[in-house]
Amino acid sequence: MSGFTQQKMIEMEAKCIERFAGNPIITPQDVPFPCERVYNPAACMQGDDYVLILRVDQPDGKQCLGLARSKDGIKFKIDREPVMVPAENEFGHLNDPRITFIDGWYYLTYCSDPDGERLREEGIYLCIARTRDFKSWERIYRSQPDNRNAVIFPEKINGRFVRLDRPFRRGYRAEMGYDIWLSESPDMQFWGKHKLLLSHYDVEWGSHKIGPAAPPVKTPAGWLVFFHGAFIPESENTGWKKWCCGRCKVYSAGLMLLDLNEPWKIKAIRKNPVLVPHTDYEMNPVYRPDVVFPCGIIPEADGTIKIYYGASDYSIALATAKIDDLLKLLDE
Ligand code: BMA
Repeated sequence: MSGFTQQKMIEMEAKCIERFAGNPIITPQDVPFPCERVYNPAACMQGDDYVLILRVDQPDGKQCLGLARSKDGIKFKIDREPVMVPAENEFGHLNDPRITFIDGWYYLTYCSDPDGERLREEGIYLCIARTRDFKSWERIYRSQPDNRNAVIFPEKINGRFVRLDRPFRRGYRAEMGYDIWLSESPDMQFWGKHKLLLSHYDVEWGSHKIGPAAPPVKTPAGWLVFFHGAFIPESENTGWKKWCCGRCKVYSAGLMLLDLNEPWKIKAIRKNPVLVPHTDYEMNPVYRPDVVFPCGIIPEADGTIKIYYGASDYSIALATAKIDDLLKLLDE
């Protein structure tokens, strides 16, 4: 990918997406239980409350999920205890949650994976749990490895639940090449009719891998879908670095529009990324610079959306945009 640089990507960003001036809105210091990093949050409404489900990486290397509530979507108060801890078969890891409310249930997708050598042997699992009240959870689905990054559409389409996900089609340590797929389910447990939706070959700035970001947002024009893409800058794209899963990748976000009734059809896609890391909290070198990773979107009554994203795998940031402006981007 010659000539394509992070600087050029930053210039391509969508000007209609505005970062909140008080970012980051949640940092590890705000979490009232052991927390080294807090990022990549799921987002939904429960009555009048904005709810974020937080990915919390703990100092002992384990992960759990925290729950944060807010009345304005900006100032959050975090529960004193984690809202979910790993089950016995989840290797001490729960991460990258997304949440969708349908028919009285909040469905949470997340993934779990073991550390080190066991990762190679066992792989990464995609899981779905559901709750009505954020107190008790029912685990209802666990994929075969490797899969992660699932988002569930906020309503059934043609009578079925629909999800986007990102299986690892060529083995976890493969050089590159993970894509976004769509599948359907009658009950959230049996998933089938898998279809390739978007290939990484078609996303220049996500040429290493792509994945769905937050659950789709319904608009009259179609389903608005944010997705993430990882790109290895040319300077890093040689020798062993090409294989590394470490700090050289740049994670940005892109946008596409899917057909309302046949969501496996892409109606429009923005060629350039819409959100590219460049602020200090997105370039934070403490853990992982060059990362924006949206996992939750709240559509508001006034036609705007709030986008919650992990910044540098360390803190949580907020951006806003008007849906109409985003749809216009797709027309350009
Ligand atoms: C992805 C996931 C995310 C993480 C991102 C950037 O592969 O592991 O949880 O935010 O990398 O490190």
